[in-house]
Amino acid sequence: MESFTHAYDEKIRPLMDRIDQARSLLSSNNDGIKFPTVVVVGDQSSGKSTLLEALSLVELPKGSGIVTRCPLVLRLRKANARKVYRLEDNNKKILLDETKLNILQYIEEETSKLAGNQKNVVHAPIELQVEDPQVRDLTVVDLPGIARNPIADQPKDIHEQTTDLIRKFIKQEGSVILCVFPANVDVATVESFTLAREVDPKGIRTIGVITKSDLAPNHDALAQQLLMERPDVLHLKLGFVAVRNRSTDEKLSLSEARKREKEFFSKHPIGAMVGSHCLGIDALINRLADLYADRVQDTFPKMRDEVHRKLKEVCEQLSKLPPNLETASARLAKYHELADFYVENILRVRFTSSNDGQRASMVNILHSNFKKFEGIVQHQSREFDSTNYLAKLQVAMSACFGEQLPNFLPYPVLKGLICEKLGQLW
Ligand SMILES: Nc1nc2c(ncn2[C@@H]2O[C@H](COP(=O)(O)OP(=O)(O)O)[C@@H](O)[C@H]2O)c(=O)[nH]1
Ligand SMILES: [Mg+2]
Repeated sequence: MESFTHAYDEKIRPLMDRIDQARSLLSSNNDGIKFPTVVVVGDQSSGKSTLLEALSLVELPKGSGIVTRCPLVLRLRKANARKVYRLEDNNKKILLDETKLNILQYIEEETSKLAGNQKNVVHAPIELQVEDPQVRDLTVVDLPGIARNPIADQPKDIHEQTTDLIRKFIKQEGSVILCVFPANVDVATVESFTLAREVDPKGIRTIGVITKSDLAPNHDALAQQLLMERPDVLHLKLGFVAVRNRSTDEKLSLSEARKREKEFFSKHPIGAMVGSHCLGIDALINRLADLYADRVQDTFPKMRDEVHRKLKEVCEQLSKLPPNLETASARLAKYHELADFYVENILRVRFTSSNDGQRASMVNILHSNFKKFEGIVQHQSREFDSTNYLAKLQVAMSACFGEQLPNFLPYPVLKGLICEKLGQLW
């Protein structure tokens, strides 16, 4: 075990650090680069959040009904001292002081901020980094459970909403899928396996996790499931692990719950039937850490190529942009240059006509328009003297008699007639 940890620190740790660096630089913009994660999927109340708190040593909201309503990303990092950070979209890392802040309540409040107070789900995640001497380096995602039937104020398409969100996370090639189901449920009815098979048909990145082992109806059925012996049992290359966590009505700390689980399996008859590698949260953590390290090693070259490709694209875009103007004098010089360009290339072109006679200058166009207007104005003087026009004027004025001063041309008439003539000019 020690040698494994050493080898892990030597080989995987530097890759994880690089991935973290890349993630903090890239994840805020939707650039399509995917990072390896462990994604927890299962029905509502199957024990996903309880399992994750056992993995992360962070108290999480749990209970009956739809409690988890947005993805909760937990970046677990082994460190000398315990620290919990909130990671925000803009790459900000905020230290959460656990002596003053109840993380469980904090997650509940943040969930309400993101998803509102109804029973719907949203895709926007809450991201925390947990540094602790007891955790292994993993990034785990808690997701809302699969909701089959909408209750009370839930949207009618809650089943699609939850399965779409799950698909979005599990389809990422670098993710390890944990299909969680309780020991007192028939595996044949577990929908998360159907979803996992859609994206991982060969079962190379799916692990079955049987929760609530204390509620298993009988040992033999649990053992057969873990050993994948029954003919009707689903076969997974990575197999199954059984765990026993605390229930919400038990007042146990997370470390007490881990100790209790060890005792539970050491006394359990199943221990002799399946071996310790299938039992308990430690067995799961070790299996996950191995697998996760493989995924990191596998996906790292792809990620690096992807980052290089993006970098090349951005550099090309950058080279097309004008140089940065850093000082006031550089900006002023640029301003004059642009003003000269405008005068030379835009104004001058408009003021002079082309040599081939194809394009008239602005002055030329104005001149011919003035000529046209002159003709119209001269024509008007003849029209003003005509009896028709005088009769029209009289009708228009009589419409204002009594309202306007005598012997003055009423303003509405003047305006109406002038507008009519201007209309002819244009
Ligand atoms: N008896 C028992 N109850 C558990 C176990 N794990 C979880 N629970 C309870 O099952 C309920 C649902 O758990 P939760 O983690 O919220 O499920 P989720 O909806 O899948 O996230 C909670 O009341 C838990 O306390 C277990 O191993 N044994
Ligand atoms: Mg949950």
